[in-house]
Amino acid sequence: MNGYNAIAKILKKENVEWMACFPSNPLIEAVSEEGIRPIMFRQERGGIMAADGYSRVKSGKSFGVFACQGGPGAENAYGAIAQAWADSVPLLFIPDGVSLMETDVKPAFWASRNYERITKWAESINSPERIVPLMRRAMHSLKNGRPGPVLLEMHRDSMTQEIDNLDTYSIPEESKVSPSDEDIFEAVGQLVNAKNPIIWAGQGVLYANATEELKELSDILGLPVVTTMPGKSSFDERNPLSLGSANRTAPKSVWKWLGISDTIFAIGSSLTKTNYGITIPDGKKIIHSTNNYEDINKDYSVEIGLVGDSKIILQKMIECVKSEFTTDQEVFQKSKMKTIDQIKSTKKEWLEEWSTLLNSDMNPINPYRLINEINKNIDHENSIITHDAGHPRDQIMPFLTSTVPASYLGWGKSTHLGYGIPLMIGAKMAEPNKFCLNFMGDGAFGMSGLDIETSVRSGNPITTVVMNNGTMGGYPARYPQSIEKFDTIKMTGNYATLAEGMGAEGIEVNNPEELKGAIIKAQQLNSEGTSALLDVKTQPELKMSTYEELLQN
Ligand SMILES: Cc1ncc(C[n+]2csc(CCOP(=O)(O)OP(=O)(O)O)c2C)c(N)n1
Ligand SMILES: [Mg+2]
Repeated sequence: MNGYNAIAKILKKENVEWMACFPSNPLIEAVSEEGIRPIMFRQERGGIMAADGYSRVKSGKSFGVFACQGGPGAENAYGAIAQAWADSVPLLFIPDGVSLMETDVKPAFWASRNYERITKWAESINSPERIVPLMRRAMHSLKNGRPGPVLLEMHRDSMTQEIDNLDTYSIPEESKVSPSDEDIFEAVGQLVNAKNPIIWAGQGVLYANATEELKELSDILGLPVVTTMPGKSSFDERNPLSLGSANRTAPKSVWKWLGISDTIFAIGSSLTKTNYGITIPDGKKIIHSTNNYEDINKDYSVEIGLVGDSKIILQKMIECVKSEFTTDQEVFQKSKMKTIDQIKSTKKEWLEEWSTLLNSDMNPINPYRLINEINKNIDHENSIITHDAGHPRDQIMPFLTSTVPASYLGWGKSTHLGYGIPLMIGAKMAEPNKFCLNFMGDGAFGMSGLDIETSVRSGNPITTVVMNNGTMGGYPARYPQSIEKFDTIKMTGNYATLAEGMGAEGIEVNNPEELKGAIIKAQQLNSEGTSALLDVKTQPELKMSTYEELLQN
């Protein structure tokens, strides 16, 4: 058995069922021998984005794997690994590598060195006996602590030699960490005694499978919940205590409660300040729980840090509330109802303000009407929705109601245009019976559109909604001269026809009245095994759901 066979057998032991790839790596043949299905993407970045989507939907319980060639393959993968790193997604990246004699000879691309700053762990297989211990360390890293991409570079000279220590491989398990009872008691005490506390829930809640516990803690303390963009779907947005999700756009309720709250309990969040989120205003008490100690006191000074697994921490907090704190139920229920009423009326006022755009009959179609039709015409609990970078993200995030865990994949601490199509192919691999839809612009289509063919060929029918506004909507104001003289950011294309050429069904939508039928048809087509693309003629829309002024309350 050579090194490739050994790695394939370890992946099999780790229950890996499929591997994204492009185009050449001896591991592709070796995993096939083990019954692991390779899926070839149209380029490296697509394969990694799909591995990422799979890991997200599986909440890290299984993880995506991607293999490619060295040199240009490993080089072209950079953007997608950078995205997975920014969003803390666990996946295994396993590129081929140049000969060990040449790793340090310029201009050879030494992947494990070049990826050091954007992977959690990156090593080279530099001798055949080290394959087993390196795979053990790679798997340990994937399963423990703050998630992130892990890279193992396979130098051919080690990989082609005989391996005789495979039986020494044992599967690394997740070790869960939990804070002391004293710290839990102090955190709960501060929440109980705060005047206006809220919860800030991140994707750690999804990875820890802790959505039920989050709901219970919110319920027994009457705490409103805001989710982060990657944490969207960790708290059902139909819950009366849901404020919504915080991208840099958000429902008015998010802005209002971030303004009026005095204490914020962040759970399963790195609390990273980002362009694609809302910065917590000064003067709040912050209780911060995350599985990575390095994130505590990183961007904010915190009152109490609770390092550990979100599920265990929430369970301990629930037990602590019940056993250590007595409340006058009548007083508590009254104040909880008051909070719920306030949230309800803020949301009502917000939706009224937006109703003209959400129900607009404008032609070309207004993006908010399109979003509203998607929101009204999908089966939320059996769908997985994602956005793409730019205005599509900023416009859909506040208005798409997420329900069950992973019904929405919010991504973007970095924001790689085109992520949505392959992300949904990976999501479909993880949940074949769910309707998987990505919402993107015509600019984004250019980055990954050809992977619609991958969805068709691999039997993963997904729906792509393209807002075809003929431009990159956020940019015109920056280029008045350039546009006037050279029409610089104009883009044209019939994406429905392109989709047809790849074996999907393309549907052109030119009028708002056609939207409902097209969205229903796409679901039908996907359930019959056909990928769909809605090419929707939209107009650029600059109004965003931002209420910065409310943060100052
Ligand atoms: C790889 C990469 N390059 C550049 C960007 C910057 N960027 C963000 S949005 C955007 C344009 C989006 O245009 P389009 O997809 O047509 O959406 P629209 O705003 O027109 O609705 C660009 C270039 C990015 N996110 N990713
Ligand atoms: Mg556009």
